[in-house]
Amino acid sequence: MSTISKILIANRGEIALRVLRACKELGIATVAVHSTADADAMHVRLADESVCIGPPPSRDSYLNIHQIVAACEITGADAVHPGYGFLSENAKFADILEAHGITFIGPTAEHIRLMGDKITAKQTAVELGIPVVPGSDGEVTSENVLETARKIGFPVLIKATAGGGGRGMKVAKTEGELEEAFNTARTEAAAAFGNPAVYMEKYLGKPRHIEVQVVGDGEGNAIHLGERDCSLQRRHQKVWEEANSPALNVEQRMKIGKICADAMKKMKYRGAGTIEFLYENGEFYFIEMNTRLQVEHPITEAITGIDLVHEQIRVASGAGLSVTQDEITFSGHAIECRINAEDPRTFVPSPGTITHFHAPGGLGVRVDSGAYAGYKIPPYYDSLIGKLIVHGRTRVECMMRLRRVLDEFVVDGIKTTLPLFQDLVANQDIANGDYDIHWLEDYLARTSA
Ligand code: MV4
Repeated sequence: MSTISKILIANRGEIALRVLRACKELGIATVAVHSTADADAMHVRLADESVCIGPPPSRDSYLNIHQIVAACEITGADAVHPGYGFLSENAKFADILEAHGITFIGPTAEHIRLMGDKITAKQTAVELGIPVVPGSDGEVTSENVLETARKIGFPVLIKATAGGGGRGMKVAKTEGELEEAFNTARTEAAAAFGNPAVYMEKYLGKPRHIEVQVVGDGEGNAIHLGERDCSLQRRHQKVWEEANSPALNVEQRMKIGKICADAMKKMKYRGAGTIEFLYENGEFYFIEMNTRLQVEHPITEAITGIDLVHEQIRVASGAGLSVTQDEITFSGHAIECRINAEDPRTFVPSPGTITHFHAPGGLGVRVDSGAYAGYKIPPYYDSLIGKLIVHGRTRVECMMRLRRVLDEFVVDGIKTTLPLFQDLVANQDIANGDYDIHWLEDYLARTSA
């Protein structure tokens, strides 16, 4: 047990605020860090203390490990919560904090590294009994690429070992397309990640993206909190997420959940994590594991009533999980809409000053946002300005509520993705839960003027 009495939040925006709220509820003091562009941000105002860590570019501020460690030393913070993005999956950061006697609120550096390499992640999944996409046994080289593809069967997908988020990914539908796909994937992987290594999988044509939330205590206890369906995305940016997945029944949920929780017990995983699957024709195929809290975690919180940041802080301090698997129940349905400062059709960023801001309220409504009237969105960071999370007893009730809530939400002065959600909530495929990972891009192409 290492008591945590002051947490430095190494992030910005809505997630910094989200973590801060959990700290306050647990009676833990908070330190905000910020770039010069974020001096007026809500997370800075609401924290007990704040430290300016550098100029606007992320690499000079939110990604600057030495500045963040210095901010811990100055303020006496005994732990760091990294949020998502930035340093949240940086093993070196976790190592450096440990060397300074500061608790990293997350998994061990070893587990971050293991899952950061997509080949070792997949091999680990196999060893832990998690079903994976059929594919190459490790790295694919120019020597074995053809033989491997023939064995797997076309179409195949070539992926970067150091990848994630879809970069350095190439499909080969036939043998004729293989050489070019292999070479392009390697070139892109080298450019994007500094590592040209690639591996190969059977290409799944119309899957859903379903991910399972897990939390482990690092001592062999772990729980799952069901799944989220994140199929509605554009260019690998999630747009709308729901829990539970409209595609699963209770038996399927508990079966894949147990597989994931058992795997986390075996590896003695510590912290919150997400095990990502593609789901097609009733089968789950592991693709990656994220070793951080995710943007869309609130929909899981809505249907389970469990605060995931509380659990992260508990397990980081050695206090253990607050619940056992048997105590977890899934109640109703939740949908999250990501409110981005972007054009709702082209997704071109729209930074600037918010002139009017009114967040909706009422039963089953949660808004996680640091935005306010007069707030100037800086152009340096991602365009997520808030998340709308709606909960209902059934999916139909949740959708009805979402329709009502979207009508109340006012964000003026900039473009936002709110109008897109007005369209989606009225769409018949969405109402039926009938969509896959390509649906949104197809819809946008189909409905473009
Ligand atoms: C796949 C796939 C089809 N087959 N793997 C994209 C990002 C990375 N996390 C995994 N991705 C995919 N892997 C096989 N074997 C299709 C995708 C994919 C995708 C996955 C999840 C959500 C959105 C996606 C959009 C395009 C492609």
